Amino acid sequence: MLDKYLDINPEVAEAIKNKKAVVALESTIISHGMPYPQNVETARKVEEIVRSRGAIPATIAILNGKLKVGLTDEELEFLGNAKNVAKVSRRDIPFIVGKGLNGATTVASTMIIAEMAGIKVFVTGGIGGVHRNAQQTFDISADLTELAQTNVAVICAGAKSILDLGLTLEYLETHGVPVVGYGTDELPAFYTRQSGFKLVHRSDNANELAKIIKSKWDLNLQGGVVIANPIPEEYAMDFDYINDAIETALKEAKLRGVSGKETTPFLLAYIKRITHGKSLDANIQLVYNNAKVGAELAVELSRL
Ligand code: PSU
Ligand code: MN
Repeated sequence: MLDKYLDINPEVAEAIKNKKAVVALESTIISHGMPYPQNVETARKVEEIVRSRGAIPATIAILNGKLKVGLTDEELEFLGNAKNVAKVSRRDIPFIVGKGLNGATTVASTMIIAEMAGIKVFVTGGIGGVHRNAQQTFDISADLTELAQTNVAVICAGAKSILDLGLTLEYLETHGVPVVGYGTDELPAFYTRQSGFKLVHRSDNANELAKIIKSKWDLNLQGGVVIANPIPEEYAMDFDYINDAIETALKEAKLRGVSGKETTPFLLAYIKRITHGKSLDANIQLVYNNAKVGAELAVELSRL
């Protein structure tokens, strides 16, 4: 039944079948998170990094209504450039599939498709979360409800402080989603290694991390795991500088009435503009760093 919808590229399918290390990658970061051509360059480099660490990369997207796991170079280029690519979260999947359209997958929908394909490890930049003022707007990313129910480990650099990081942690705790600081006791805030929010759980190496994650699933504790991997020191942004930029961007979004799924892409693009591209440089580097950790974790998991 799934075969009708799911299209796994042969190299990835072979790796999954033989229980080799595979790393899923999302595509919203390509089509809505970064400008062209840096988006496509980054996507290619991330795949290279995953390979160089002994795992097979599988970028996920929806093309002509098919759930694609593992994209060709032309498909990556298309996603990075095309105008008619929807940002697809859980609720949107049936529409893009049923109408035969193109969609870039968010953390939530990438997790769904990775799980369908049998992939356990997924690398991204930052996850969605509880937005500031969610008390009024109810804007809570579907990434969080997905983490509560789908068995995929997500490596990210924490979450951006465009979100309310404290409420995001509370939400994840309520839903039983472990947030593991990778080599840190603090939730990283994407552009910075610090956020001011302490984490309860920490692990310092991929082998131990793999054992923790395997235990969760062996025990039938449904849901994902967030691995919060701080941006390398040399690429981290100044805390006050980036937070000022974020505040400015949030004000601008409010002024322009930006809402719903447009919010995150708007803020990312605006912050990039007012930091003269510095936020994009940091974003690219943190994704590379996550790709390293994700590949190492996938390799360790495949050995257990
Ligand atoms: N954070 C980033 N870059 C991104 C996103 C988040 O730093 O590109 C994307 C991811 O695909 C994430 C989505 O799943 O935004 C969350 O969107 P929303 O808040 O609308 O659920
Ligand atoms: Mn939202």
